[in-house]
Parts: sequence; structure tokens; C-alpha cells
Amino acid sequence: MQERHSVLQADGTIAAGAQPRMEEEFLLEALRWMMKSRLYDTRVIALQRQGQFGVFSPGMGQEASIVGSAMALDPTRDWIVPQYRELMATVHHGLPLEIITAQYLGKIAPARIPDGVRVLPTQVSIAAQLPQATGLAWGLRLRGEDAVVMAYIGEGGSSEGDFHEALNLAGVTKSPIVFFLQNNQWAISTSRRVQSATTSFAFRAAGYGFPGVQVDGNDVMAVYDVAVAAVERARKGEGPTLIESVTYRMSFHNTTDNPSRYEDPKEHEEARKRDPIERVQKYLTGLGLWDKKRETELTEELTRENEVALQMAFAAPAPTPEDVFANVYEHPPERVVQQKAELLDGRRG
Ligand SMILES: Cc1ncc(C[n+]2csc(CCOP(=O)(O)OP(=O)(O)O)c2C)c(N)n1
Ligand SMILES: [Mg+2]
Repeated sequence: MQERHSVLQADGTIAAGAQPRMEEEFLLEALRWMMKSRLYDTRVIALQRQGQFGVFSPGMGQEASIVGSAMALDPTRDWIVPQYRELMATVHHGLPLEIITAQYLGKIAPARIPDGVRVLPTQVSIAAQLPQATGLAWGLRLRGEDAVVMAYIGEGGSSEGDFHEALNLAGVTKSPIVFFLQNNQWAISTSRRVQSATTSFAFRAAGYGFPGVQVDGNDVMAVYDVAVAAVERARKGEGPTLIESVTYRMSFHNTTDNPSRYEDPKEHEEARKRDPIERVQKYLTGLGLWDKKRETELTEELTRENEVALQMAFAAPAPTPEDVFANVYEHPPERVVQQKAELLDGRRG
């Protein structure tokens, strides 16, 4: 494993000797997506508290990981296989925000992923997405497509059998896949300290014969660097990479969780000092490319954008009881046909 990759430091300066691939205009673009993510999270948490939104896992504190990794992909040919904390990565990749929002509102038809958007559905069953991600990458290679899969997983998920099976098969088949492990220090209330005895989750790659890289996950420039290198490697046919993006979950696990019952407030305070968004803003301020006025203007613009998506999702049709039978079988078995008929009869009667 290489030493932890770092470019943009917490004080907003570039590390000595670092040569970021991300140029200023691109960094402003990254900041836009990171702020959009934070604003969306803040808004939907408020909506959930008012009973208007489903259970939601925010990406707060992890925006550099989420955005920096997605920006390394080409949405016209690459695929994202998400867990559930990478919402803005999938939106960056072309999944309309109103569609993923509709999913959280329990809408069915309006939540369908459009054809041509190379994103798999959100996966809540931990690590179950990874064997499928390896299968997808292997299949793309067999079909001669010039595509790479970025699969997301948490550090907690790396204790699951599926994680090891997927990485093993990807190594053996040299599949074009990047395993992007967000080590946010928590698996609900289980601390990273008791998750594994390893000193770095990136070491796990060695067991499967491909490189593991550790990166400062609160540094969007560094995340982008290592993600681009891993994507290039995969595209050239050199096989998978495991990236451990070391970050911190600055909010709760999801809207049902209360971290004040298990999180040391000092640890939280320390993490706040490494805020991935403030770091970029400090750096751009130093270059004369950022100030309070620009922040206010962009915040207003992004808030409006998010609001449009939310309104579209709220306006989309709600599911009907018979929708429970839809999208499961191409040819439903007799008992399912009968159950649906009984439901419709019952309603008529
Ligand atoms: C197979 C399975 N086991 C347990 C759970 C319950 N569960 C939901 S999230 C979670 C923790 C996941 O932690 P991590 O992989 O670090 O991802 P994070 O939530 O921190 O992004 C657990 C145990 C689940 N959803 N699926
Ligand atoms: Mg975690």
C-alpha cells in the first residue's frame, strides 16, 4: 500500500511537492457539487423531521469522497454501483435528482432509473451490491466495452463475506472495477476501532492481488487524483483497485439514529476542523476566487435547483396498492395473479 495520498490540507494550502490533477475551474465545479450535496442533506433532514420524507442517510462530511470519486468517471460509458450514502455521486453521473428523491418518497414509477443512466439502484443490504458490481465489470470487459465500474462500500461493509468474494473474483478476472471504500469511522454505532484489527482497509487488496490506496477522503483534490489513476488503470485492462477514503461521518447514520448516545463529542469537534467543503473554500479564497458574496449567490442558486427537484418528486404520482405486484415478475405465477385479482375485487366490493 502506498502512503496516504494528500494534496489539499485542512488549512487550505497545497501539501509540499503535491501536483494536483484538478485545476481551479474544475475545483470550483467540485465545490458546487459538494455544496449542493450538503444543502440537499440539510433540506431533506428537515423534511424528514416534519414527516414528509423517508429514512435518509446523509453524506455530510463525506462530500469530497462522494464528489471527487464521481468526477473521475465518464458518465457516457462508466457505471456507478452505489451503497446508500453516495446520492450526489449518482446525480453527478446523470441520475436526475427528482428521480432519486421520488424513491425516498416511496414513489415507484417516478423513481425508475432512466435508460442510458449508468447507475444501479441504491443498495441497503450491506455489501450485496459488490458481487453484482464485479459481475457487471467482468461482463462489460467480456463484451469488449471500454467501461469502468465504480462500486461504493463502507468500512463496516468490508467485514461482510460478499466484500471478499467480490474482490477475489475481480482480482482473478482482472475486471475493470474500482472499489471505493468510504471509511467514515462508523458503521451505525460500531466504531472503526472495533470493526477490524487492520491498520488500513486498503491492505485488504493485497490478499486479492491488486493495489490498495489510502487517501485523505476530506481532500477532494487527493480523492480525484487517486480515483483518476484507478479508473485509468482499470480502463487499460490492468484490473481493479481498492481505494480507502479516510473521512468522517459528520451527521448521523440515518434519520432514525442518535449518535449523541455513542459518539465522543471531542472526536466530532476534531472532525469538524477537517470539513471538506471549508477546506476548498479556504484554498479558493486564497486565490481570490471565493468570497462571502459568491458563497451566498451559489447557495441561493443551489437551493433553488434542489427545491425544483423536490417539488417535481412531490408532484409525481403516488403508488397504488396494486403497484405492489408490479416490477417483480415478467410472467407472474398464478398465485400472484390471483392475489392481485382479489385485491382489485375487494376494492370493487
Ligand atoms: C446485510 C446487512 N446487515 C446489516 C444491516 C444493518 N446495517 C445497515 S447500515 C449498517 C452499517 C454499515 O456501515 P458502513 O459499511 O461503514 O457504511 P456507512 O453506513 O458508514 O456508510 C448496518 C450494519 C444491513 N443493512 N444489511
Ligand atoms: Mg462506515
